[in-house]
Formats: sequence, C-alpha cells, structure tokens
Amino acid sequence: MKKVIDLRSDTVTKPSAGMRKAIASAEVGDDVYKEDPTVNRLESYAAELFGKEAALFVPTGLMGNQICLNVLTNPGDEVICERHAHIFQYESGAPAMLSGIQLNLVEGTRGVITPAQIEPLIRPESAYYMPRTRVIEIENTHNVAGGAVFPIENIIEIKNLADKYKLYTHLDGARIWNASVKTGISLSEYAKYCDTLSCCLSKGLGAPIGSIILGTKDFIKEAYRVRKAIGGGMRQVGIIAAAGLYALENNIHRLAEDHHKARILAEHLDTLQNVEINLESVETNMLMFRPISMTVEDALSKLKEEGLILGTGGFGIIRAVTHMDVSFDDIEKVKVIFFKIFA
Ligand code: TLP
Repeated sequence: MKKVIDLRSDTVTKPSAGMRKAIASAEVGDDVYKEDPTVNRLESYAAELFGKEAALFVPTGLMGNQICLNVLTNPGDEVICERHAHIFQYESGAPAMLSGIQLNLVEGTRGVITPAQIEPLIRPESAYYMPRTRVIEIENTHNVAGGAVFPIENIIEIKNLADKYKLYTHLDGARIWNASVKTGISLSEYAKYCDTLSCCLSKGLGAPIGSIILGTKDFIKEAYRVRKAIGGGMRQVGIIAAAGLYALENNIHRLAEDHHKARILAEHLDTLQNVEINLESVETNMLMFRPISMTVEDALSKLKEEGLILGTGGFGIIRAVTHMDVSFDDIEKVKVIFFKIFA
C-alpha cells in the first residue's frame, strides 16, 4: 500500500520512540491536588525557559488562549487582535461564549498589526457607553499568514502602546518555537513583551497533547481556577506532561529542519505553472498557495489520490505544514506529486 504523506498540520505527528519511553516511565500524582511531580516539573521548566514567574499546563492551545483572556478581562470588555487571528477565526466563538467579551479586529499585513492601526481603536476611559479595551493580542508565528514571524520591533512598540494605555498584552504563541528558531531571539525575550502567553507542545514539538500558559504567580493562581471551571483540571496527567517535557528538551532546535523542508517545497511550487505562491511569505514551516485553473477542493482531492493530504488555509488557499514525521525522502515524493498536479 502506498504511504500517505500528511501535511495538513504539524499537529498530526505521532509520539516518537523516545517520547513514548518518557511517557511510560513518568512519575504521576493527582494534578488537581498539584501532586503530579511530572506536571510540576514541566511547569517550572517552562517558566524558567520563558523567564516568567509561573506556568500552568492545559490540554489545548484554545483553552490556553481562552483562560488567559478570561483572567485578563471582565464581561463586556474588548480585545484588539488581527483580523485573521486564531482566537477570532478558529476558536468556535469562545471569547463570547466563555468570557462575554468581544474582539475588535485590525487588518494586518501578513499577520502583523502596528500601533498606528491599534491606537485609534483604543476606547477612551471616559466613554462608559463603549466597551472597555482591555487586551491587545498578537499571534507569533501567525497561522493564517502562513507561519509568518511577528517582528520583535513591532512587538516592542505594541507593548509600549499597551503600557501607555494600561492595557494587557497576550501572545498566542502556539508556534513561538518556530519564531524563536527562525530569528534566534530567545523565548524569554519574546515573553518579556507580553503579560500572558500560551504555547503549544502538540504542534511542531511533537507531543500528542498539551499547551502551557505563562504569566505572573497571581495570574496563574486565577488561571488555575478558570481551568478547573471549564473542565480542564486533569488528574494523573504526568503521563502527558512527560511528553511535553521531552518535547521541550529535545524537539525545539530541530524545527530549523522543518523550515528548510517548507522552503524546498515552496521553491519547487514556485517553478510550477498552475500554482500561485509568494516565496517571501514562507518563513517557517508552513506554505500557503493558490491553485490556478482548478478549485481548492479539486486540487485537494487530486493530491489525495496521489497519496498527499493537505488542508485549506481558508480564504481560497491550500496549506501545507512540514513537521517531524516527514523525512527528506517524503519531501522529494511530495515534489513529484506537486509536479504531477500543478505543472
Ligand atoms: N491551529 C490548528 C487549527 O486550529 C487551524 C492548526 O492546525 O494549525 N493558536 C494557533 C495560532 C493555532 O494555530 C492553533 C491550532 C491554536 C491556537 C489552538 O490549538 P489547539 O488545537 O491545541 O486547541
């Protein structure tokens, strides 16, 4: 049987042998009593890595983002974010559902928003008839923008703006690892410019489940309460945290290889006639491209017949994401399939 190559997302990876070993030998306890030694180790390791006071292990990136927003806001408040932000596009309306808050959207350039765009949207304190602006949220790397890195200069400017208006900043850092590996900027440097952040162990780092949120000790104390309230209090979850620890210790630096593989595919697609791709937009492990003279659905089903599963990045485009379960050999096979369908 032909091997299927799955590039729908970097979430599709399966735990490696080393990770499974770490899972099997994990020490566990009841984490709702804070007695799981492996979870405790993961949280303190992450807090140190990001230079934040405290961290909390949560099941998913969505829950991580939403707990942060819930703690930072009150019902009726507003969060400013980019128009294609994950919290707006792909979190099932959770800001409204869980926190009673609304989002004020800024049209970014490849996911990047600027203080000049944000400042006019900040509601005056005196305007009691308007929602209260409370948080500025950014995403790094930006998913819909194809894994685009948010430049650190913009992040610093946004943090300064937030400070000027006494707003909080939240970073959706589901793929902050990719940004850090790409730019060489440390995780703790990125973390300096946000009050809260959420990062995913289950994307490029290869863990089966798990995200971590970070902030001050006071913030994490509140977050702990919210996590329980929405059903995220887990018990002997050290078996999963062990995978997360393994991922942090072993799988960050290798992301450069995923970036390289995405680049190889992008350069190949750029030579093919029936595809539109902006090479400059391929910065990390994602590529977004538009099929020419066929619909996205047709292209996806033709690719699938050849043994390659891709997904859509929304907005009429196809998304391919490289990850640790695709080898350089697989990448060569993908090139052949692309040639067959798009040349
Ligand atoms: N993104 C998934 C899909 O939801 C689109 C993917 O395959 O890329 N923030 C960002 C920036 C994300 O890309 C994702 C997942 C999340 C948060 C949510 O993480 P999970 O799936 O763990 O809830």
